[in-house]
Amino acid sequence: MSQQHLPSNTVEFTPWPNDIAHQYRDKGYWLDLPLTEILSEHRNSDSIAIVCGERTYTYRELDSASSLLALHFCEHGLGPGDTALVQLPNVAELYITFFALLKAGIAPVNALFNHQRLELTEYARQLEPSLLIASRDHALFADDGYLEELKALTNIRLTLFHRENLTRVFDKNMESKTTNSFLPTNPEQVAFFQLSGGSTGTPKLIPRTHNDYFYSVRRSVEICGFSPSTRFLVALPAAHNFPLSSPGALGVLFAGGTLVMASNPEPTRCFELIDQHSVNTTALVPSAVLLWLAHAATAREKLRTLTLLQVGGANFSESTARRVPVELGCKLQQVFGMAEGLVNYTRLDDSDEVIFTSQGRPMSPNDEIRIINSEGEDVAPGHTGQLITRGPYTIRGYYKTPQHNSRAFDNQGFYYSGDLVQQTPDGNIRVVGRVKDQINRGGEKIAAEEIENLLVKHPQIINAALVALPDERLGEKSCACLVTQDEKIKPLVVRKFLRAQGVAEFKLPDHIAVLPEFPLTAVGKINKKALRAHMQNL
Ligand code: OOB
Repeated sequence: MSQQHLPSNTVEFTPWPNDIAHQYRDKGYWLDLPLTEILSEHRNSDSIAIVCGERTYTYRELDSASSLLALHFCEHGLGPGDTALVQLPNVAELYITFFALLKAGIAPVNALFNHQRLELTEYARQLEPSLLIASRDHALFADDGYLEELKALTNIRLTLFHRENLTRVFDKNMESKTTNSFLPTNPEQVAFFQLSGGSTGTPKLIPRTHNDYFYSVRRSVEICGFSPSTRFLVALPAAHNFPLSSPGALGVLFAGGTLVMASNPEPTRCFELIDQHSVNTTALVPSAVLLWLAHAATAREKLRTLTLLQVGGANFSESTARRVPVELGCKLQQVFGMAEGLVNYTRLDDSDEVIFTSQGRPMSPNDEIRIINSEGEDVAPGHTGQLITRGPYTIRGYYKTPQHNSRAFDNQGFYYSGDLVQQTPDGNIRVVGRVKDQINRGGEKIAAEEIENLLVKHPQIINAALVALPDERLGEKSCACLVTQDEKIKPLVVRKFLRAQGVAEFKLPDHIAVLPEFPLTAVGKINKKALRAHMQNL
């Protein structure tokens, strides 16, 4: 399916075929409502929507702050067809900004706060944003050097900084001149962009439409039982698909609950926040669960109110899963999702066996999944194969990358997840490995090719291969295997070289090994499987 070419005030994406879109509407999945409707039911409520440090925002305040900001965008001539590059830490302003952009019909990409020059420049290059919203607390924006670079590359017409002009727009007179007569984009069009974990040289942007994303949020809320009494700790990077929409912050706001912001999953501070604000639900990656388990040994009483812990983003061992209810005193829910769409949940009333040993099953009755072998045939029940999927909230194409799309999607519209899974007789999925060339470092995804391309730019490096090595805490760590001109190239030099190219810190190799040569496959490609085995046995 080719990308849709639309009038200039819309953003390009690959649409679902018409007959399938009709089905999704008929079944009530797609409501043809903009994502801003997440706020509609509680818009006038004075209950607390967000707790952020010493500040709180009621639903009414969240709505009017985002309207004031949206108005500001409109006054600057920004609207449908425009895109925004946003990079904010875990603060209330991230949601205020998100809803403001949606109200004004501007499609943002929310970069993660640990992204650096390389990632932001790539997003800007692809999106050509007219608006930048960032934070002076990020090293890149401490002065205006990088900002000028970005402006030279794009048509950024308006720049707002958190705790500077951004906050002033809606802090001055919150209640006055608010209006809700905005024109968000058409609900079948792109609302915003998610980020792909990626497995290729350049990061891919994921266009998510109002219709598909709103459905995934509503259905997640239903499955996870979020309600006005949900008090959810946002501890993972807030822009990530898991804490944003599975059911995440958007699910909490749709249900009328309360968000409590933590800057990261570090347990001492998170436990205090749970205690202080009676948090009952949160979402973590497995590496953070290990830190929480260690901390709970001495501070368990602080978790009294916690009733549900969702865990996803990376492989979660059964033995650690079993420790959750015993040592943290709450229910476990496993979540296996992807920013491209499909999210699987264990259900709250599943048996212990299912909850501890599987990553759940698709949330929508219309999620189609197939598990295939390398020939593209369905594997026998219970056998291992690659998960491919399509459905009412799984994209049909990445943004403006026709060549990559022809590999990542088949002509039936199935998305190739790159995950190796097995399906149990009761329909639950176990993630057992992957075929994509990606390292999952504690839930943070590293596309091997991206780092390899940067490494071989070094004059001393002839060839580079990034592989995963097992790690007790993070699940996986990265190891850069190098063939070099000078055998004694120092790890420090390699890291410094990568850092100078502006790559995010979590993508820097944890280990660096110099080898005389790489094992090759029959067709002469680097044999990563053999290389990984070799490195593990050293
Ligand atoms: C989530 O989204 P992404 O886009 O950062 O990463 C997706 C990939 C999956 O394809 C899989 O390789 C891995 O992350 N993954 C898991 C997993 N959940 C995700 N691998 C093993 N076990 C799991 N439970 O990571 C994401 C998006 C929405 C909800 C939850 C996670």
